[in-house]
Amino acid sequence: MFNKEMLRVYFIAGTSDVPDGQLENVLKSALEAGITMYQFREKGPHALTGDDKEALAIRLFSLCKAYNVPFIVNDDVSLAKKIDADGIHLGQDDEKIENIIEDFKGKIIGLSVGNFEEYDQSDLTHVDYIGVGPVYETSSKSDAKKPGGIELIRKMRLYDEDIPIVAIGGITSTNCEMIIGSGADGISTISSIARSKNIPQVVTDYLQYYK
Ligand code: TZP
Ligand code: MG
Repeated sequence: MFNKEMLRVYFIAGTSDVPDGQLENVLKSALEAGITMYQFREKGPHALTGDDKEALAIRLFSLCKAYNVPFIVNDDVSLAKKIDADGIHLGQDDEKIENIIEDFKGKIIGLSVGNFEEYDQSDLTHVDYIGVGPVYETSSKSDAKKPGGIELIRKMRLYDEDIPIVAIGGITSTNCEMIIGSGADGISTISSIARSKNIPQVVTDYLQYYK
């Protein structure tokens, strides 16, 4: 099910990350342009909850299906199960993977790893990829830790030569090349796509680094 090429241009967004009411339009345009994976991360001031959140997730999931792009749910294990999402992404403070693995056999499992201490304390047996960051300053996550810079990616790649790594935090189509060059298999981004006035161009710029 999972292959690391899916990490190349991994778009993350929820209602709060896009201009008012634009999430479906933004996602459609990003899919059209060639994003390789999408994560529904519904947090922040405008986040929907309950039935509204579920209904939105179902609409976004069907958009992704039309483009054959995996739909990953951030954090919300019961939603991911309920709609039979393609996978789940968990943070260090979320549900432990050992508790969910039974329900996510054959699904994609991602885990956030911010530093080597977190890497060491994580059981990566069932983890398909790790999200490493923040690499640079970000305004998309209110409780983001201090950025680790390009060195975080370079050292993480040396620390584990095999695990698929997707970099996160402050990534743009300008710094992407350096990040890939440091050993990441892909980049994940919120604002560079969610707030872009030219989504096709940004996604095309990202994709060119993998040619
Ligand atoms: N985790 C670490 S940084 C971050 C998350 C969810 C936010 C990334 O957003 P942006 O806009 O791509 O910097
Ligand atoms: Mg989380």
